[in-house]
Amino acid sequence: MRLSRYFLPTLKENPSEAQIVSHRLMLRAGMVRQHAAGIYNWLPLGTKVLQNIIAIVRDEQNAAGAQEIIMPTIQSGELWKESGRYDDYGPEMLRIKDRHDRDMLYGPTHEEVVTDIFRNNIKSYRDLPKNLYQIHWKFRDEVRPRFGVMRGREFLMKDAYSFDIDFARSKHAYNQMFVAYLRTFARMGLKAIPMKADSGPIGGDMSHEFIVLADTGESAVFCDKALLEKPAPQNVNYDDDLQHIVDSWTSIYAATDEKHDLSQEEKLGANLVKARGIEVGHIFHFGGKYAEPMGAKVTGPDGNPVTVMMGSYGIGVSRLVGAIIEASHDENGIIWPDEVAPFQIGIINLKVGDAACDAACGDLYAKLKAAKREVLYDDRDERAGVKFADMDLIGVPWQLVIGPKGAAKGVVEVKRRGAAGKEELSADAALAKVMA
Ligand code: 5CA
Repeated sequence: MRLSRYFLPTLKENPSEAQIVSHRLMLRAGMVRQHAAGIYNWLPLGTKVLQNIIAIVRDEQNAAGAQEIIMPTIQSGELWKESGRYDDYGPEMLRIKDRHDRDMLYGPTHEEVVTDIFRNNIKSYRDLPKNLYQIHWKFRDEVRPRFGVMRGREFLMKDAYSFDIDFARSKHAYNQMFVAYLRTFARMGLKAIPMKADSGPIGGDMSHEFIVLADTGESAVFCDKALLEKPAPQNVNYDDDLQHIVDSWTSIYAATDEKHDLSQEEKLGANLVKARGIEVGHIFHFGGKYAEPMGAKVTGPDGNPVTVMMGSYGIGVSRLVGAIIEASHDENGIIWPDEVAPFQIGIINLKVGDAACDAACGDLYAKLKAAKREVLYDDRDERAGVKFADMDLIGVPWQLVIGPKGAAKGVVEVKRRGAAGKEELSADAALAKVMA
C-alpha cells in the first residue's frame, strides 16, 4: 500500500476524550473513530489489525475442533422467554420491536440461538460432540462504555458453544477451549493468565477468565510469577486427555482482589505478582442450564432421551486490539507483535522526487509485494520527521529507510520497531532480513 493513497487519518495531538493509552493510540493512529457512545467505525488500519486477530482466533478454534457458523445479530425475544433470561438480563439488553410488534433484541450473547439450532437439527448421541462458534458483533447497553473498544456497547466477540452427552465429555470440550485460549493469546504476543471466575449472567458451575496484565486493567490481579513464565502448550493433540495440561495451569496461584488469599503473600514472597488485568476471554461450563428449559435432548445409547451438557467460550476480539496496545507500546506509539501487525514492513522514502530514492524504494516495494508481504510505502512528500513519527505511531515492526546518500551507495537502513539502533545493509540483505 502506498501511504499517499491510504486512508490513514493520524493525529498529532492526544485526543482529550481518551483516558487510557490504547484508546489514545487507536485514535491517533487512525484505527477507529467513535460513531456514538461505545460504538465505533473501524478505519482501514484498525480493520487490518482486527482481521489479523480474527485469523488467529479462527485458526486455533478450528484446530481445537470447533466449527464456524454465523448466527443473526438480531434475535427473537421468544427464545429468551423459553430460557428464562428475557426478564433477567436487564437493561444491558437492547430490546427492539419489529413492525408486527414482536419482541426482538440485538444479541448480547447467543446461548439461546445456538441451543435452538442444536435442538432442531441434532437428534442422536452419535452426532456428538459438537462445538459451534462464530465471530460476530454483540451489543450490550453498558451503563458506562469507556476506554474505547475495551468496553464498548457494540463489540466483536468470538463465541463458541459445546454440546456433549455427559459431564466427562463436556469437561473435555471445556479443556479443549482452555488449551486453545492459551495458544491463541500467546500467538498475539500476550501473556494471558487463566483465573477461576464467577459465571455471572451466563451461569454455570465452572468458569475461567483469561486476563492480560496491563496497568490500566479494570481488575486487580495477584498471581505466582510462574504463571507468567509458563509457555503456552505446543503441538497439542486435541483428542488426547488434556486434563493434565489444564491442571498444570490451574494449580498455580492466581486470584482477583476479592478472592486474594493473604496467606499466599508470605508463601510466594518475591514470586507474588501484584498487577492489574484486562479480561480478554471467559469460558463457562453450565451443563443443562439452557438445554433443560429449551428441551435440547438427544437419544442416548440406550434409546432414552438425554439432555445435553453445554459450555460457552468467549473471546473479546475487538477488546484484544486495545489489550495488545496496552501491553505493547512506548512513548512513540504502538509496537505490534508480528502476527497482528497491520503491515509487516514499512518503507520510508526520505526524498520523494529524487530519481535514485524513488527507484530504490520502488524496487523494494515491488519485491516485497511480489513476495506477498504486507508493506506500507511512505511515498508522501513530507518531512522525514513526520514519516518516522507516523511509522512508529502505527507500530510497523520492520522499517526500511532510504535517503539520497543510501540510494547512491545502494544501502538501506533497517530498523526494528521497539528495539534500539538501526543497521545499514545492502538492499538484498535488508530484504532477506525483513522477510526471514
Ligand atoms: N456467552 C459467553 C461466552 S461465549 C459470554 O458472553 N461471555 S462474556 O460475557 O464473558 O464475554 C466474552 C468476552 O467478551 C469477555 O471476556 C470480554 O473479553 C469481551 N467483552 C465483554 N463485554 C465487552 C464489552 N462491553 N466491550 C468489549 N468486549 C467485551
